[in-house]
Amino acid sequence: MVARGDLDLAFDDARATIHQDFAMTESTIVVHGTVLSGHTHRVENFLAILGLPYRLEPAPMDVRQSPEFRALNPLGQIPVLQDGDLVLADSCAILVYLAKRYAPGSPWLPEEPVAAAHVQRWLAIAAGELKYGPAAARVITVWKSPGDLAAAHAVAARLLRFMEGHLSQTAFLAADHPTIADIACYSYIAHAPEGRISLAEYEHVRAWLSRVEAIPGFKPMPRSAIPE
Ligand SMILES: N[C@@H](CCC(=O)N[C@@H](CS)C(=O)NCC(=O)O)C(=O)O
Repeated sequence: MVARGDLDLAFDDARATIHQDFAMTESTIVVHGTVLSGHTHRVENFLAILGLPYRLEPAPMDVRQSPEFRALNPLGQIPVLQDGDLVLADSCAILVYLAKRYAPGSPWLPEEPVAAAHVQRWLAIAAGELKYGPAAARVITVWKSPGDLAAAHAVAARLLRFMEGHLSQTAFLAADHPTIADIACYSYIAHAPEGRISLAEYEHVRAWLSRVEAIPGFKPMPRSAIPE
């Protein structure tokens, strides 16, 4: 672990800058999404951690199919962020935008090339193994979406084994402090049991979840009931 004192100051500086910066804008940040979407939760959680006010505009499936929503994101996916004139889709792209726009130079998204690459690696995993493993298993289980549950469980098992080994060596995914990589990966790992994926054997992953939950401003995502 690094000295938390310096890091705390760096995170505090970021929050202070955000408040000065945001107070000078007229804009209201709007997030189009749903409270049970892990992709939306990544964005809501980071906004809450940064202390940025925003409004959640509910975008369930019927809304996502509307021409108005397709004008925001032709892929029909949530989340979509609106910040002034900016319309931005994709949860990881939004995390990058928020870090660079409201917390520039902060530890959330390091500038140093290797550190930045470590963050990007986990953002790619968030859009890959995490989506096709734990997130897919949850959608198939909770919402009875079509899909191959066994295949999703296999992807999840490989990912969790990798994360368990990795997190036995480091406190957070991409550094020894939290970055947007942790925000991107938290939601669907924390809610993996809703896809019938037990975290019982992954003690380092569970300890990491607790560390993310201890970040000031952390916003939980509501649990979904697992059908019988
Ligand atoms: N790469 C996108 C994926 C987002 C995504 O898959 N969102 C889901 C809800 S959690 C969705 O809108 N699915 C509807 C669809 O794909 O048609 C992101 O990270 O934002």
